Amino acid sequence: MHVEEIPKKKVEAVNCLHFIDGNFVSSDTTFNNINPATEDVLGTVEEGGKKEVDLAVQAARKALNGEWKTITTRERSNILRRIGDLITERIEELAVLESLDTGKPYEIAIEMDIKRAAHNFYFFADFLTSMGTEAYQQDQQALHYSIRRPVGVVGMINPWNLPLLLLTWKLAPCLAAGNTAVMKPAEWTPMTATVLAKICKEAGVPDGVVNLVHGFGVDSAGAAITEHPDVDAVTFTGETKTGTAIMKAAAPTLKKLSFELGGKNPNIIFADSDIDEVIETTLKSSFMNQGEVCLCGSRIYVEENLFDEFLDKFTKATKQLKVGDPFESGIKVGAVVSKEHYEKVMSYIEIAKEEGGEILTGGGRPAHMEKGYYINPTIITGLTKESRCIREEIFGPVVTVVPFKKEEEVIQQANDTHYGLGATIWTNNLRRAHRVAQQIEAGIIWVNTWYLRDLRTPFGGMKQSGIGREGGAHSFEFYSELSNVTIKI
Ligand code: NAD
Ligand code: 6OD
Repeated sequence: MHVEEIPKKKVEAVNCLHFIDGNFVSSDTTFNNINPATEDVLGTVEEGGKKEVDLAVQAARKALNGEWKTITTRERSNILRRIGDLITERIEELAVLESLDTGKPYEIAIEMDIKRAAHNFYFFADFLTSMGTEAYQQDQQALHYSIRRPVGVVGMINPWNLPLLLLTWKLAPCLAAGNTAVMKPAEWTPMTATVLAKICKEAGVPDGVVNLVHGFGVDSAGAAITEHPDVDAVTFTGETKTGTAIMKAAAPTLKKLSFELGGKNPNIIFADSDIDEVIETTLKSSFMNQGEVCLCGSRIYVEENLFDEFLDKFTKATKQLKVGDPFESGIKVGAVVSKEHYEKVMSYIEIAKEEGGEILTGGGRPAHMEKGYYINPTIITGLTKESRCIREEIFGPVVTVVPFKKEEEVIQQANDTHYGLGATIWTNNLRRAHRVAQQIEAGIIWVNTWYLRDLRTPFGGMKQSGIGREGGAHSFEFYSELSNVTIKI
């Protein structure tokens, strides 16, 4: 199966314009959008900066006090639901665009990205109608209650790995809470955000409520959003070091910040676990989306007496994964997002070799792909805990596997990182599952599964993996301000 063979999937790449105050507009300069799977130019992207961000913020500020402020909760919920419906109607088109931009398999784009993007809107459309606040009676003296209102103009700075999923994970609660938005997609993946802007207009979002500015981060559109004095809050998903820069830039105007940052997540496998289930899920937690998921379990720790069997089965299963053209059926690993990222991931494989690591499979390009940024799924053993490949986020299809003897030892190793995003624990021992989960320093901990999501749960990282939580009421806490009213009786 190739994309051209499926009539519904005959989709043209889009040239990406900004969307400001309800209109698509251009800039003085553009940059090329490259397809990482073919290295071809997909189209152009307008390069926004201070000027475009300023116009977008002005539009968002004006819209905050317009029609958007007076519509009822029910109407707002209906608009969110319509956005979800329109995403669902265009699921194949959006999945093609996401796949062209990122290099990920089309089938993953449908299942992982676009279905979830629609669900983000359905979820917050429902959630919104059940949000309440607090009230307290203080003896016969006073009654206290709180009012929830929007934070204001929210800047959204996004990464490239799950472009529409993560953008809508921010936009849906932002709109649900009555805010207005200035979105900036990652420069490498601008297409689905552009279609989303169109969809918002079609769904009845008033002009100026949702704005989109394309561009780069440093000294560009991203920095302009974080520095803008009239942006009230910034929600950022991306690298930890970018989070540091954003925090500094946002300090002079004391913006409310939400950070979802990098991870180097442990996948801890005890010998009493079900090995077939472990292999099936570990293949996904290692290589799904080319390993470009912040929650991927890139540090695998296996109890000593299961180590050889695990390595043997895991290596065999990894070699079976189909790597190649994202639009071919059954492809599990596509291209990584860009040349720059390809070189970064490859450089870590070289570092692993220099550090004495043994490459059990992968370690280079698939021979059958002449062009495109493809990397075979790679398993490395024999590294020490000081290795850069064990300590630093690679964010590609590369995992390390290390044996352990004791529970205390693996907990210590799992926590020996400045990251604290996710972790997976494999065991059939109930007490151990709870005991280990309580000691792992991570915001999201799975036992005998991976990436099973319920959007009501708190999602976010500890340590340098983030600040704040997203999901259900947690998202509302970020996207709204509470004012307390005290009435003396
Ligand atoms: P990145 O930090 O390089 O870029 C993210 C966004 O920030 C882009 O839109 C970029 O243009 C912008 N940006 C860069 N520098 C900026 C600056 N100085 N000021 C303002 N904006 C700036 O991250 P990336 O490479 O796009 O994404 C990969 C990273 O994201 C990985 O570290 C991954 O773990 C992390 N991530 C985390 C989560 C999570 O939920 N915790 C989810 C997805 C990705
Ligand atoms: O599933 C989610 O809600 C979420 N925020 C996933 C993030 C994945 C990181 O790459």
